[in-house]
Amino acid sequence: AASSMSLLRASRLPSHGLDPEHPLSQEIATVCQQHWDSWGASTEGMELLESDGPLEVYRSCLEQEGAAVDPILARHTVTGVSAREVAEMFWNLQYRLDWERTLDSAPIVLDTLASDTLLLHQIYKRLWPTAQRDSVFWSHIRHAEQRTMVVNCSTEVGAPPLASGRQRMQLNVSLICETELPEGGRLPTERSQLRCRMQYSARVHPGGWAPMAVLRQVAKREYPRFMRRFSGYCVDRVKHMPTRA
Ligand code: 16C
Repeated sequence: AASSMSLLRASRLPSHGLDPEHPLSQEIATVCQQHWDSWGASTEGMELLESDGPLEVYRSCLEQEGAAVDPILARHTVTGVSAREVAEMFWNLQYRLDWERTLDSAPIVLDTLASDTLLLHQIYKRLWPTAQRDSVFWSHIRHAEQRTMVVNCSTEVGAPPLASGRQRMQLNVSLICETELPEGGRLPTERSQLRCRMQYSARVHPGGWAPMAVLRQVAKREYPRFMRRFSGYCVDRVKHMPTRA
């Protein structure tokens, strides 16, 4: 398993479906490669926010111009789903409101850049006592061998103006999933034999004033909650369906 892991780590991502002339093409390729290479990243020196069986959520405290942007790294392993299924439920908007609790309204698709890449506008619940936030980001899904990744990353390309009273968060998030294959390397037909390893990473800049202590408290509560809720949702959603790679 270790050798196949290093092989995958060394491999270049297959090229994506976006027109190479598109203004976001290079950025998407670069950011995605960075996330792809972060699989198995060390959590040394990070603060363990939560540890519950296979679930681990880490944070490092980082301030930029007085704002907390604390990088988060979480790992989890769940039984009953494949990497592809989990990533699909994270990327495909059809499922979003079923598991995402931070949104004030349904995400808006500003543009479909390719069959695997959307440009999205999301408006979040207001976190008292701060201004309401929104974010504009491209969202890309990529599959190679037993690993599937989704990257959500803020951009200014194609972004609508900021509504008054709102502030724009900057986010750089990825979810990388890997199907754990049993001996022989074939996808099991029994869901009880199917396991998916997840690595979630998030860097969110609040984009305007927000009390650091409040952000840190909310983050500490909400990231573990998200990991549990989202992975539980995935397992539940597919439990009566046949397995697929
Ligand atoms: O990655 C996740 N979701 C994706 C699809 O929506 C996408 C979105 C990432 C945005 C994450 C930050 C959301 C902050 C919302 C503002 C406060 C709402 C609080 C509502 C509490 C019920 O990639 C899963 C995201 C899991 C998010 C956990 C919440 C972390 C809060 C950290 C504070 C950030 C700064 C907020 C500035 C006021």
